[in-house]
Amino acid sequence: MMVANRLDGTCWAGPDLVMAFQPIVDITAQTVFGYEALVRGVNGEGAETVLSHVTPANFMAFEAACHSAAMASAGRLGLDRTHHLSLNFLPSGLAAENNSVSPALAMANASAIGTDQLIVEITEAERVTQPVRIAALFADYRRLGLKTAIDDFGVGYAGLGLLADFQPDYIKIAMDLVRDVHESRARASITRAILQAARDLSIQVIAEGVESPSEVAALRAQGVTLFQGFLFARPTVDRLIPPSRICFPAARSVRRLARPPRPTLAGAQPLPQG
Ligand SMILES: [Ca+2]
Repeated sequence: MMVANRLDGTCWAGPDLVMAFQPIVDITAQTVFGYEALVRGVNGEGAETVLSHVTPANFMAFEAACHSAAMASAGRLGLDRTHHLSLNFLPSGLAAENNSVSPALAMANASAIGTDQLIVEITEAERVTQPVRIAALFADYRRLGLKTAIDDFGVGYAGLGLLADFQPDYIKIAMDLVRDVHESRARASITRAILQAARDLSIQVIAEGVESPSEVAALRAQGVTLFQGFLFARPTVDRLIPPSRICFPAARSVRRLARPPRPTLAGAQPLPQG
């Protein structure tokens, strides 16, 4: 499938794409907050295989193909009007000179999905070289009704310093910080600092890559309510897993598991719950 990028006329000529969707859940309401669209190859290729075909010359066409496929699939699958659809963008693509108009917005206008349902995720794993331009684009998106998110937060290039340049609607705490946070004094301290900054700046936090009820409990005790990860649901190709098929840990067991993290150094005192 050749998908033309309307911005510069280049085409995506890599493997045919399909989109998988992974729920982001609201644990307090025990419902789905939204779905992140994740690229896969039509013949079962994983994201890494597909991404290995992306080059500086074709990545804007690739992103356009992904976003187009995600919105078409989510619309066809009947994305609920109350659920969000989260799309991944690379900062270098957003900051490109010829990307002054949101392609996501243009595509949303042509689909059944409302612009207020869309979240623009930019990954912190790629260095943000033009923070002022990204900040201006984020402000434009907000005026147009889209939400914004910084992905992989806490393990990329800029960390909390990035928030000095722009404040998204959401921060997605990286999987590396979430993993075994209940057993790591260092991780718990970092996530607590992120939560504090987010609260001060009115940013909502999503914990991604969650795999155990103990991780949920530790982060729930810090104030996180939005979660994404294998514990709740794996990404599924061409399917939006409904709230009724998601296994939420019982509130009682989350409270029981919310213990102070164990010290990592001999003699260190456990942190109080924040
Ligand atoms: Ca993402």
